[in-house]
Amino acid sequence: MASTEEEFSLKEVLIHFKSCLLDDDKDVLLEHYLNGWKGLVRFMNSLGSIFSFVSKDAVSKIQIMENYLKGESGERYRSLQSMIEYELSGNLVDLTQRSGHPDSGCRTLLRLHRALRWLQLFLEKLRISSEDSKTSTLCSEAYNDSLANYHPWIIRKTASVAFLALPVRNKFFEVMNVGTPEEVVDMLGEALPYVSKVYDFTEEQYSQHNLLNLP
Ligand code: 1PW
Repeated sequence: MASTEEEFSLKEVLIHFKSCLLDDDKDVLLEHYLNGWKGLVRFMNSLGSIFSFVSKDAVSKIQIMENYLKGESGERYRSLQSMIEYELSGNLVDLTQRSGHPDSGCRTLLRLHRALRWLQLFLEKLRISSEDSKTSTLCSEAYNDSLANYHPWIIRKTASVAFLALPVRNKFFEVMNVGTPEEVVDMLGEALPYVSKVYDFTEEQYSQHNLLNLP
């Protein structure tokens, strides 16, 4: 697996989301989920410093999760299901307002999960876009249909300004470092179903445990 800057490719990032699916898609391995996110952060950073406000928050949330994974209860944070079970049974989640456990794994991962929906919608729009489509429009449509619903006005405003700085479609495809535009479209068609599976499974677990609105 490539890890140097030059070899960085969005394909490898998306492959992490494939490898985090466990047991016939019945659980999600958090280590790979976070590796996928680390790749997304590198991708966002390669789009320019204007995206650093976006990636900074993701970085701090990845860090919180990695600390749990490395901590003394690390084994309980191996997968999504084991984390939910561990935190809920130990009363380690603030359910109505942030107080004793302001940075629980469940609420932290929920923020990444919501952001993953944005990414999924955006990349799917790019996949089916025509050559003259505007990436900034695709990105803000995806954002407005997902993450924006959880953000206050000031963040929505900052995000919409940042989107305007996105490179045009072909340049954007180059930054992905996958190959020709046709190869990018093929890669997205192959990889996005895994991102969807991870997203859908996580959504289902959070819904079953009534955790979709954690403060
Ligand atoms: C072009 C590639 C697109 C990838 C998009 C994924 C990154 C999404 C990160 C958005 C962060 C915006 C600024 C931070 C906002 C936080 O307040 C918010 N975090 C998220 C991830 O929505 C909520 O976290 P909080 O304040 O409840 O701890």
